Amino acid sequence: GAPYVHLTFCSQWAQWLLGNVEQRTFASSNLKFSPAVRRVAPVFSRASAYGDNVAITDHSGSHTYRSLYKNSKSLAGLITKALTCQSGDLQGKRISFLCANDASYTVAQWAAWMCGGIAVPCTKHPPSELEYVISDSQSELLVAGQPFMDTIEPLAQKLGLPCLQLPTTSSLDTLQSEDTRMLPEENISDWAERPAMLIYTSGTTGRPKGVLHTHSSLQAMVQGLVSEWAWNKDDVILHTLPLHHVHGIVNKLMCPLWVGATCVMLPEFSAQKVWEQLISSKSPMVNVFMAVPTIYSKLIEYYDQHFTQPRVQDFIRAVCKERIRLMVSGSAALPQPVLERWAEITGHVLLERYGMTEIGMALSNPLKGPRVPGAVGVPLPGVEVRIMMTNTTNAIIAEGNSKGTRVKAGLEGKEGELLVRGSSVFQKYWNKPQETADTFTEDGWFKTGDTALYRDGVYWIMGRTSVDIIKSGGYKISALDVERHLLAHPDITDVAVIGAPDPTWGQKVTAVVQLKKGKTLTLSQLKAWAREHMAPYTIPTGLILVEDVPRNQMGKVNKKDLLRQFFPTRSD
Ligand code: MCA
Ligand code: AMP
Repeated sequence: GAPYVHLTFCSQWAQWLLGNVEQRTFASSNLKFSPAVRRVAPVFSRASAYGDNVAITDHSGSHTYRSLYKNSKSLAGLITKALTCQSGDLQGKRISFLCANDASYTVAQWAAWMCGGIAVPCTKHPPSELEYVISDSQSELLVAGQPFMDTIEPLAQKLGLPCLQLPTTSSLDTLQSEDTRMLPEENISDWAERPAMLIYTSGTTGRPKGVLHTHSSLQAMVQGLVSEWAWNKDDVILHTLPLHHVHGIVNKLMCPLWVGATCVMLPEFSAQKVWEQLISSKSPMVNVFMAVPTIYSKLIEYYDQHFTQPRVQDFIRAVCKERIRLMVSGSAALPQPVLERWAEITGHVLLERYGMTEIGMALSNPLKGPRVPGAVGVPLPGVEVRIMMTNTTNAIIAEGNSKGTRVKAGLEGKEGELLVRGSSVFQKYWNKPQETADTFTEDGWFKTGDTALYRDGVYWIMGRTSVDIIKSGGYKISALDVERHLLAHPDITDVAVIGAPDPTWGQKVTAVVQLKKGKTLTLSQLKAWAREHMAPYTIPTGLILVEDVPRNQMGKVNKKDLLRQFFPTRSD
């Protein structure tokens, strides 16, 4: 083949070629991985070592590691009893849970794992969407935190499933298991290969898919970030993200709990509350923050409106600079104006990193050392990446890991599809063998569907290969799924959904709609209708009415043309 030019970290190159201890082998015939030998144990197994340290503070107060562990254990007993499991080991059974952003979430998650089950985190979606996740995952039991019993109970009845209600978060200590059988948690020795969590994510086709992570892949994600971002027990992170995606679940909750740190949980995002927490001198004082770019935009907007006095601005900058050790952005591209303004306001150059539900975090700017604006750094430990040409040649443009990257001669800076391999990669899409097989190459690389390039020693994400994936507020949205929903509207005959560029949200879900003859529809009417049926963040925030949705002879809409037509200045 053509010679490779080795661009970075020459001294460590040989080490890389000799192999990476975290690397998995891959058998494409049955999609089974054989992980390298590594002790794997779920995050709760570390709780006893942290005892009376505060694990979580939320609206109800403080929760120690000891109390989280004890309450999870009680709930695990109740789950085991409800499922009348004689062995006490619910290996592989799915447990769907809907909890607020507080300590009850962790109790439900740990309990599902303690009894050997698979945790399926749900969120406040309309009942039809919740039912989809519960049914698709074939969940056998539902757990409802406060105040979600009214949402979950009717679904449990409809689907004939047992349902457990958690007490209020302030009375989690009242959870008592009457089940005296020894739960098997301590006896489980095969955590590594045990399935742990199903996270639903949108794809280009069909309805959301359940991404199955094992305890091994979750632990790889956590350990990679703990080492690279130097998580330690004195850290206090402010948590404001949804808890049904990797960013909120792994990066912001499991990482701190892994090291014995404290997670300050807000019930939902509020720019005012976040600023209050960031500059508050009440203990525990926040020193780590992570968010999606839209949140940073909203925080900047709030700052510009409310903190106009120079004295206040100086105070904010001084406090952020002194107290906060790490501020991270991810889940979508961070616009450079946001990065620059944030640096002016807080003195922090945001650490941008790249990840995905199926692979956890893959690329990251450094904790120490220069962060290149617009780039996503280099592979995290245990992660291998490739950039492949997307034409038929399938040639490798660049290949690398945390030790270095090599680029094919003459191809530096050339775009291709980003492929990822490593111990944090998911096991499979739940009940979707074909989709699973299609998303991996023969030799076990996961095809991300993102376009990337390697230049100046770092990786750059250039966008999605498919126009049918939209990112708004850090959420991934399938244009086709939105179209499927909108076609059920009684007045809509045809629709094409596109992601219009937007400086705050990344992209804006925009519906190009052809109405039935004589009908009218406003955006607010469409939103009101959609709230009953669709996850809130998938609801269109732009509506363009057309005589005809333009389709070619094959009946396909050219969405790139539509974007150019309706948003010419930004998409050209
Ligand atoms: C929503 N609105 C918009 C748009 N989107 N308006 C204009 N353009 C848009 N694109 C409107 C809504 O219709 C609503 O209007 C109003 O703005 C507020 O919307 P809402 O959703 O309630 O906003 P919010 O509560 O302030 O939430 C914003 C948010 C949230 C905090 C940024 O979207 C969020 O938490 N995003 C994070 C998602 C996340 O965690 N992703 C990680 C997955 P009205 O009031 O009229 O209805 S990715 C991942 O996990 C991977 C592994 C990774 O790399 O991290
Ligand atoms: P999700 O599937 O919801 O986990 O979203 C993962 C997707 O978010 C990736 O495939 C990327 O398209 C996008 N993404 C995550 N982080 C970044 C980033 N730093 N820059 C650009 N895109 C990102």
